[in-house]
Amino acid sequence: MRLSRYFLPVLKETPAEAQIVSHRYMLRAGMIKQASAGIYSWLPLGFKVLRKIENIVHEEQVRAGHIPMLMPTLQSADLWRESGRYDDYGQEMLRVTDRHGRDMLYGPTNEELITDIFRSHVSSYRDLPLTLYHIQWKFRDEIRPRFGVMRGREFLMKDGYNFDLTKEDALHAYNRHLVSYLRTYERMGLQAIPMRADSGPIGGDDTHEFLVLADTGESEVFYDSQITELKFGDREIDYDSREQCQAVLEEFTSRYARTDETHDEAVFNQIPEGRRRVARGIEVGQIFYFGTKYSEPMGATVQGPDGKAVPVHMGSHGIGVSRLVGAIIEASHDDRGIIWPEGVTPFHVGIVNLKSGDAEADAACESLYAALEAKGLEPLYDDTDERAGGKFATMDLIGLPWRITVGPRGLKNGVVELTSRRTGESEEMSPEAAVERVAQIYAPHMVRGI
Ligand code: 5CA
Repeated sequence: MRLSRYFLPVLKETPAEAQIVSHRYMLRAGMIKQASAGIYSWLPLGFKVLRKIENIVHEEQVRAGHIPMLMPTLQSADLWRESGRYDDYGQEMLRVTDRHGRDMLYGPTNEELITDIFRSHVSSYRDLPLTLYHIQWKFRDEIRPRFGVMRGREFLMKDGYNFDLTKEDALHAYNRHLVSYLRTYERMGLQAIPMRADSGPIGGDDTHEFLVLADTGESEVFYDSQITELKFGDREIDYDSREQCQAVLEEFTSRYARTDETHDEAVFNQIPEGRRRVARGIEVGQIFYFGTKYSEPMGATVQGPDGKAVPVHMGSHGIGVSRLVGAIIEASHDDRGIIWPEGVTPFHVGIVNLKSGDAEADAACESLYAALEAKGLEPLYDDTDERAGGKFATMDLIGLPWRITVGPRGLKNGVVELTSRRTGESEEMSPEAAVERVAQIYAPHMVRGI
């Protein structure tokens, strides 16, 4: 993309309404614009990051054997009356009436809708196990939407639902989700710690939230510092293997880690004092096992091997896709702007032309641009005639992890400069070497999506 043809409305001033750094930088970098309280338009740069995150989520869900689909945002109230949640959900649910006087709602989550799909099409245990998921906008009329996309009213969520014959099978699905989430967050450059939590209006007893530690997080968390040493890394896992998935769950939940809702001071105090941590965290996902809470009242049964109809065991599993954009910025920034992890960066590399209009510099930038694109990379080329200082400030603000600087002086020696946004370190090399290096850096981060 050439910056002169892009839409990147960066702000020079710090917006007064933004209280936390991710919100400030998202506004300043022209990623979002508030449409009304807790509701945002995603401008091109923000939209690109959102799509990158979605693609990673898709890849990891499909890898775990889960099946993508798409359900609508507007749902019929009748389904929610069947489960009993239409009255229970309260004011967070946005209720609307259509022209025929039918009660509808903008979905805050999809347990009822997916259970209805399941009961309409599945009747035998032979069709299990089954996990369906989608990435779709949700609406919760939060009393206090704040911090930009962190606590929105309209927000993008990946929500997945497993259907199993037995509790044991459903717990395997739960574990599979835990493993796939660990992989997902690490690919985004995040450490998200599974913590025992409360299930709220979704229901059930088994639930873990995934928290990214950050001072600006809304949740208070209590944990044993040893838990932060665990990394999933690039280990291979067979998602069909109960033993392997269970072992990962045990490893990652073997240390004390709880949100304030489930915190137990007495158990916490048994941890050696030097390892006890009280901190804040951003909840970027949650997994639930709730058994037959929806399948029973809604009649989602299958015929078991003995011919008897039994309600299926279910769980649901969510990732806060739009919230993740803010969470990643909270975890990775400095006082000049965002520092995107390679996995989610909107463009792979910025090209800064120090002397736009200079025939040699222009030609070198054009050929770099073409060579990067030929490698399947997405460069953002600042071909405007702004001064060098302004170009650097914009690149730093929008946070591309790598920048190639091209100027007449370097070109005389046949070199350009490759700079890391994270360390600030620069290295001179030929344009060809710079392209090779950038391609190598991104090789493990190329996302296919679905
Ligand atoms: N049905 C279940 C799982 S599919 C569910 O709704 N879970 S949830 O309530 O925990 O939401 C899943 C994730 O969505 C949360 O972990 C959080 O990351 C994100 N989320 C929830 N509310 C908001 C909000 N108001 N703004 C942005 N993200 C949110």
